[in-house]
Amino acid sequence: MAFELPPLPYPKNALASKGMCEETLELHHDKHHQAYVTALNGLVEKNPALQGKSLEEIIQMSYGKEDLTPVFNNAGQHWNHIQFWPMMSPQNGGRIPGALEKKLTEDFGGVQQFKEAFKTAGVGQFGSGWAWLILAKDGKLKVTKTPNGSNPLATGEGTALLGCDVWEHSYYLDFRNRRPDYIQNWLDNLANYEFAETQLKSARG
Ligand code: MN3
Repeated sequence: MAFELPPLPYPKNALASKGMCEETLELHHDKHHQAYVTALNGLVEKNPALQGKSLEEIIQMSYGKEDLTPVFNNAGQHWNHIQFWPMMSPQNGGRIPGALEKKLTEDFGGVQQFKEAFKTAGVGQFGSGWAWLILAKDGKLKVTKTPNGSNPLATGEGTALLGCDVWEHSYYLDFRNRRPDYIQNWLDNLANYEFAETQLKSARG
């Protein structure tokens, strides 16, 4: 079975009033994400060892393997974008529910400290990549960043609760070169903290 582009969980204009315009989502979802899916399917077709494997298995098999770099990049980006769309919310973007707020305060000292750490990670990612809020193996929330198509699943650092795409295609129409403003707005108005809290609860079992 070939991999497929999942539909966006909201209309393409749903985030426009919150700093992510319809054209951004049109290009980002229909063109960029689709391109990763198409490329991945082409690579799997040519490589019997990858056939019948799940996306997660392909990411883990190809991580750090030089001859599988294109497979890793496209599989990683497919996974990252599957995470990314529901990690934003038109209704509840920016609103942090109680259990998550408590955990952020325990592990970062407060919501503002968490946001600063996340912003620093995203701004500090040289070139393309992602900033993440993860539940690390030691049970603590941590902020990390990954280059290009990599992610916390590949690195084994922990469970992704939130991930912000800091590739230029994610923000250039709305924020031009101002990545710090894009990330600040993402944290304040777009991030789906309800989703993050659900991920946290299921990761804790
Ligand atoms: Mn992207």
